[in-house]
Amino acid sequence: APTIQRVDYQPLAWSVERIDLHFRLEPTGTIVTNRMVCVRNPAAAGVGPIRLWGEALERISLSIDGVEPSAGALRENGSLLEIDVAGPEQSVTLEVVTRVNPKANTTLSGLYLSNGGFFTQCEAEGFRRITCFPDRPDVMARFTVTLDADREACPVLLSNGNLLEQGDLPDGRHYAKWEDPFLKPSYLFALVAAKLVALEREVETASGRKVLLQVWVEEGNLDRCEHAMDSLIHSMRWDETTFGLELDLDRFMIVAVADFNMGAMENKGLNIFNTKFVLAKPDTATDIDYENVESVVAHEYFHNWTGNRVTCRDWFQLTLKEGLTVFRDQQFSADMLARAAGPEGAASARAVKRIDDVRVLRAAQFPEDGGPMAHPIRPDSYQEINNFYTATVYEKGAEVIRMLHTLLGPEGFRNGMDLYFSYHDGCAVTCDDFVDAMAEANGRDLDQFMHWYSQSGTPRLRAAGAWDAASGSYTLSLSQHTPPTPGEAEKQPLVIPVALGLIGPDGRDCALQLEGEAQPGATTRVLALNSAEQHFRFVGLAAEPVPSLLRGFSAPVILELDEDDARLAFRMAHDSDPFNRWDAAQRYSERIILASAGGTMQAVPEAFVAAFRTLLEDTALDPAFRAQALSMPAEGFLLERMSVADPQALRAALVGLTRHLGSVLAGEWRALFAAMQVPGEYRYHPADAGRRALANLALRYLAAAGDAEGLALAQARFDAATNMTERFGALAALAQVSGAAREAALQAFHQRYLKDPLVLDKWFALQAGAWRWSDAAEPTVERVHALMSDPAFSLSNPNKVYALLGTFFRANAGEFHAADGSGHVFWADQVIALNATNPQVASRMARALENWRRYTPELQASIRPQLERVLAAEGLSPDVAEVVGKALS
Ligand code: B3K
Ligand code: ZN
Repeated sequence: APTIQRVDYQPLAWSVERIDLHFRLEPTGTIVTNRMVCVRNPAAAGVGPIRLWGEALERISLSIDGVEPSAGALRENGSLLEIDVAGPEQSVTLEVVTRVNPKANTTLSGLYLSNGGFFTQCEAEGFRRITCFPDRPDVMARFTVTLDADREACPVLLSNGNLLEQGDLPDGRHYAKWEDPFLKPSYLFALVAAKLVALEREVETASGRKVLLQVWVEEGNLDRCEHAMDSLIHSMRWDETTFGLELDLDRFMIVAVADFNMGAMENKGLNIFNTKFVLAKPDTATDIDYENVESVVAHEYFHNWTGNRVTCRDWFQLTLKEGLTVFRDQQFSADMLARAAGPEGAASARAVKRIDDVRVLRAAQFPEDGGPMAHPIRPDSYQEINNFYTATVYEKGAEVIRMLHTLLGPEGFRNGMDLYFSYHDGCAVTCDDFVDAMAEANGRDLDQFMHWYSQSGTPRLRAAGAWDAASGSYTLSLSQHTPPTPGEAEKQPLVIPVALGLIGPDGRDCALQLEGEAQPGATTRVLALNSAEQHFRFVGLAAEPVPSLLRGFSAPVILELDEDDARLAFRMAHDSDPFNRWDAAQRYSERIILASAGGTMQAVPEAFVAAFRTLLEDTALDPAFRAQALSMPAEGFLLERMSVADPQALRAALVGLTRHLGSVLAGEWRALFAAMQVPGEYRYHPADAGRRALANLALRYLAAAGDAEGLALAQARFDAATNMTERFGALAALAQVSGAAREAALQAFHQRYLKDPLVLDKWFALQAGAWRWSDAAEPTVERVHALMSDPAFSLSNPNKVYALLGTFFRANAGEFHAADGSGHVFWADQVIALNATNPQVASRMARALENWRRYTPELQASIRPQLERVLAAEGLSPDVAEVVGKALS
């Protein structure tokens, strides 16, 4: 596939002012009649042909102002259609009629069927699979849409905006006509025609406008919508109070669909969601599911301003909407957690959320940034845009926005947002436009900051301290360096906000006073490192302090600081910044795991166990925080930290350490489990969720150690559980021990939820993610293979693929990379199979091996032929070709 370059951006000669769509919906032959008013684009001086894109369409007719263009005036090249307009007219009406086959559309991009209903997904380039259109985000048009469908099969007909009219038609059909009052790019178009019911609420916006909120689901799921609705209302309130942004439509709809490539989609006024991020009730959803529903609902809702009202000029600017919206949803979730925790627990609650987000960043984004797909948050080129909905664009993009927030402060950031909307509302803009607004509103020069948008790779922040007892001063030397990434040998110094504190020997933070300052100030402050190396001299100190750097993870970097075990244990016990307290525990564990994986450590040091025990028993710490602090670092992150990635050795080390902590602290874990019981009926509340998380963690440590009492507790809990968090937590523990109890529990769970696809996804994922805790356990690849024949499994349902194959390929390195290479052969088989039906899903699975060059020579030798086999596969999609091609290049 050709490579698209960011620098090649050109406005189109013709854009579209209005589009009137008519759909006669039929499963195998839907007729789409598209009438659009095309106008010359002043930004391009109007010179050039009308350019439209169309894909997988059968064109029935095309006319301009009622006349079919002559053969010479129409050129087709792949999916691009160019039409010359000979005359001087400024505006023409183009009508194009196409036929599409939703039933045959297994890509889930464009118009497709799910359980008999019609659904669409247009971002990034799905609209061209529905009709011919200048399918780029910088073409913003006013849409009217008429749906005509069988009344029985599709009683509900939805599209963006407001319902203008609806009524019956002959032959058992009916219609609905919708109009979206706002200009929008084609990627935000949506329609739904299906048999659904809605949970409805009428609420008032801050300015007193009445709006109708709906959550549409299949009838049997109506009892699982309450939480999504509450989340939507909370999101509305939060955006009103935090950013002064109100819902701009009279109605806002969320629709749940079981077949969906990603999490959800922010179509204007008609968000379409993967059922996974809508449906929740205590018997089927875990606390984490509840949390995810809340944050995805918020994310999509927030896009209404950051993405829809102001959109992206081109797809290279994707992080303009995604990084910003992820940052907004992270802040929202943190605020919600803090509110639930009350003033006492707010800081810890926020830290728990921050830890969650940083875990994802380290486990998914850092490896991406160190591999062949590394790209800046604003990429310079792509072959297939769908491959760039990445952890870098989303999560690192959010970190970049967070750094702006840190550097400018909440007020400065809000002023920048206000200015951004005042300049660009209703427009398709660039990342520069956003940062310019931030700079202007704050009277700041952010030119150097823009390197965060143009450079890839995870920067290393090196820190060293020097204590001078005579003057009572401590000099902190900070330096930065970003390793080269594909296509970027040289890196410029970045602006890195370093939030830091200095901890005195008594464990208390020192008041910070830099040399030259009149008096000591706060105990945490932010230094902005903006050159390769800088020195900061703190004065007025009574004794040598212990630095606590990058508090709250103030920048997406890898901190390199020499700290001995004693110092890590000290910070584990005393760092006033809860994030860094957690991080100290992670660093200490990492050190032990990597030493043991590298064969340089035989036994777990007593001091580590003691520090770990202290956290375990510290009842002053909130349970959710303790659950984080007592969890091992993510395997994906640890692999990245090995000079030669050896998944088997790493797994053995993780198993060894977990088992050791389970057995030497068995009594403590049991006591903790008992102390963490949540009485009464289930409610989703962060405080309860924290207790359940810690109880579940205790069971898993006990099961890892094969502790008979612990296993009995897990069995009892499994049998008596009244909610999914407890039931599944117990099952996860039981599943760690091979044998009859494991199989019986898995069987019982399967039986109980036979008719519940989302719960079965958990069941698949649990088995695909299984570690081998004993040599007697079967290789996971065999179980995964067998589960593909389970009647509930389907390669055409992305959730099933992600649960079973995705978990195995992307979250179970120790088993996936079995020495006999069986996992790699299986991977290639599945990527090739998926490629034929759903390239986006195939590409996601393909990415599991992109970092293969970091593995041991033996593993590389096993992986390479499989990568080559995929690359040579017939009919390889651009999606998979880009991933595998870059991996091999
Ligand atoms: N904007 C969509 C993602 C679309 C992915 C297209 N391959 C969901 C989101 O980020 O909110
Ligand atoms: Zn998004």
